[in-house]
Parts: sequence; C-alpha cells; structure tokens
Amino acid sequence: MKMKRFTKGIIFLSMLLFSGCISLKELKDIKTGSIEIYDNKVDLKKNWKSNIGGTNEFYLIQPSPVLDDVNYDGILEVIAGNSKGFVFCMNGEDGNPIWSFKASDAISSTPTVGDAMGVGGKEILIGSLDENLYCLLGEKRKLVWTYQADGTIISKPVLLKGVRENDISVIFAARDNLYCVSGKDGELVWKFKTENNITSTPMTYDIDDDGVLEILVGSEDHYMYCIRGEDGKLLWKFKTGDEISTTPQVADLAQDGEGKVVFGSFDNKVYCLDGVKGEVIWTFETGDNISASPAIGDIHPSEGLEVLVGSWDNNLYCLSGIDGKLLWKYSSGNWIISSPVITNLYSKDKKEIIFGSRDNHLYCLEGDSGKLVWTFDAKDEIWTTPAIGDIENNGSPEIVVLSRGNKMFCLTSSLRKKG
Ligand SMILES: [Ca+2]
Ligand SMILES: [Ca+2]
Ligand SMILES: [Ca+2]
Ligand SMILES: [Ca+2]
Repeated sequence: MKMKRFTKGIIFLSMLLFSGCISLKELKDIKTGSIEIYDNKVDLKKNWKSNIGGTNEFYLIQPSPVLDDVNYDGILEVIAGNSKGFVFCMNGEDGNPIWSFKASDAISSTPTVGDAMGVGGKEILIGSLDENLYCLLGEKRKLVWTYQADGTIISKPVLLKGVRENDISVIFAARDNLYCVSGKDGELVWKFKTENNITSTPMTYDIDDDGVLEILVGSEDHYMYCIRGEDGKLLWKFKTGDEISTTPQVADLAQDGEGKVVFGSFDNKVYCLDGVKGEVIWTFETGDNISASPAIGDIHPSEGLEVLVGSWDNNLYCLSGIDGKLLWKYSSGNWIISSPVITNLYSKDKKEIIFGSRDNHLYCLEGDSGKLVWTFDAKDEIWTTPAIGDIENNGSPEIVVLSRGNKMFCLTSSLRKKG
C-alpha cells in the first residue's frame, strides 16, 4: 500500500502551523536516548541533546541538519530548520543557538551552505512551504535575498558554477518547476517545468565530460531528467513505473571514466542509467517504495564502487555499482526514509555506514560486511539524514541526528581507549 504523503500532506501541515511560536529560550533538554554497542573496540557517547521544536507529520518534508563552520571560528555549527518556520544556527559543541531566522511557514528543505554570492563568504540557502527560497548570511542573522517561487520548496537547493560568467547559480525546485537563479541577488536565469511535484534534490555533474555541468533531477511525474546547466534545456528523460523523490547520485561506478546515474523510485526499483544517453545499465528490485536517496562509495572489496540504498521494505541494500548485484543487506525494524551516510569513524581504510529508520534507531554498520557496530535509540522515528563532522577538530567525528519530533542528538564515536 502506498501513501500519497506529499500533496495532501502539505495542505494538512499548513493547517497545523502557527499554532504557536517558540523562542530561542524555549529550546530545551529532552529525554535521553539509549546506546547499544556490538563491537567491543568502539565507544559511542552522547554530547548533547536539544529540542528544536515543531512536529513533522508527513514524509519527505522534514529538513535534515547540516554541519558547517559558518562563522569561521574553527568549530562547526549545526544549521537546521523546523516546521514552525525557524532556521537555527546552533553551536555544534553544546547545541545552543547562535542565531535564528523565521520564515512565514514551515522550513521544508534541507539547507545548503556555500559561497552563493561569489564573494568568498558562506551563505545558507533554504526553502519553505511559504514558497520562498531564502539566502541568509551564515555568520550572523541576516537575510541577503529572497526568491518568491510558484510553489512549495521541498528539495535541497544546490549551487552551480559556470551558468553565467563570474556568477554562481542556485538550482532548486518549487512544486513542478526547477529554477536557476543568480546566487548574487536571486534573479531568475531559467526555469524548467516537469509534469508533477519535484521533491528530488537536483544533482550536478559534467556527465558528457565537455566542461559544462548537467543537472539530474527526478519528478513525481515518474521521470528522471537530465538538463543542461547553462540554459535549462532537456538532454534526455527516463520513465520509471512511479514517482521519483530520491536525489540521483552520479558517479564513475565502474571506474571507466563514465558517469552513471543512480536513483530509486516508488516502483520499488533502484536504477542505474548511462549518463550520456539515459539508458538502463541495471536495475535492482526491493520489496517496497524507495524514497531515500542512495549513497555511493568504495566501501566493499569487490570491484568498482558500491551503491547503498534504503527501502520501505525496512532493508538497507549494498549493491555492486557495476552490475547491481546484492553484496549484503541489513534489516531494520521499519521503513528506511533516511539516506545512508558513508564515513570513516575508526580508521582510514575501513568505512562505516550511518542511517536512521522509522523503528527509532540510528544504525552504524561496517561498510565491507554490513555487520552491526552500534545503534542509538532516539525513542522517536528517524526520517532525516544524519550530519557527520568533527565539530571541535579533535580527531573524533560527531554525528548529529534529528528525529521526527525534532529532537536533536549529537553523538561522538571513537575507538575505545586501551588499558
Ligand atoms: Ca564556527
Ligand atoms: Ca556536460
Ligand atoms: Ca568496491
Ligand atoms: Ca570531535
């Protein structure tokens, strides 16, 4: 059974908004989650927890937190949005807010941090159900520009160089359109229309190796689109059996110099397409919808890169990027909506996979075997993608995860000290 969670969701969610506003002072401590360790060589501890407020009722419209040093003090900040319209810039060391900004409706897109204005600073690009894309200064609470789109903004904006000379562009989706606007002032460069909502985050890649970037984006009209970055012209489109809401990943999977496009669909399948022609190389069928974006990396000793993808059949799959063959799978207790993150927590030559499940747990698996390393029970469903970075630069990476009820946890995992 499939839930049409998006369109109806937005109408209902809009009615829930403005039922109250929180101030920075009201960010408060919440009940602690529990940790289980399955590998006696590692440790996991909680650094802090916070409640950023608001509730998320519908799938795919909860923004994930992002880590970046937006005030240049060598410490990473957490940038996060909530369903009450707040964007928070929080101190990564303790979770205390540094500044906040309020939109007039829920923050619905994961933020992107980058030099959008092209003057060497760090801006935060974030979309809202109020149909505005906001460009905020990262360093302090300041709105640089706003672009009023023709619909709600669910997917994450991305930055694209080379559309116009000496200018960085922001690519984002609102309702059924993909927009390209100037990062300097938000002026529209081009617009590309699909036949239904776009909740998929656009991916940029020079797929035909001609020095000009292409944009890959999926739509709920069932198509994956490949669009020329400089003018928004269609290069190819590929039809799946149902809605696409996952972010396509593009990588040289077989390490033969050719970019392949990998994504999942609500028709339960993972697709790998030839990037130049948009033709199928392989597919892999899971037991239910795929709404989480895949992750790609060299995590397994088998040849080439591997594809990791979660499904509403509760499983996380590790597939060979070359032919889509199953290398391992891990069964969680509920749907996987959270995208997996590939990281190095314990050593340079082995990778770990971190992802959340609707069964309330954050999982850490060994990349080469799929073996469980630890779990963290957030006591609340996890839909978002965790953010990983070494917040205070001490060699132990931190993991920031946001639960459906907007409880945020900061965890640190490292090798257990000997003796
Ligand atoms: Ca900082
Ligand atoms: Ca190109
Ligand atoms: Ca490999
Ligand atoms: Ca650290």
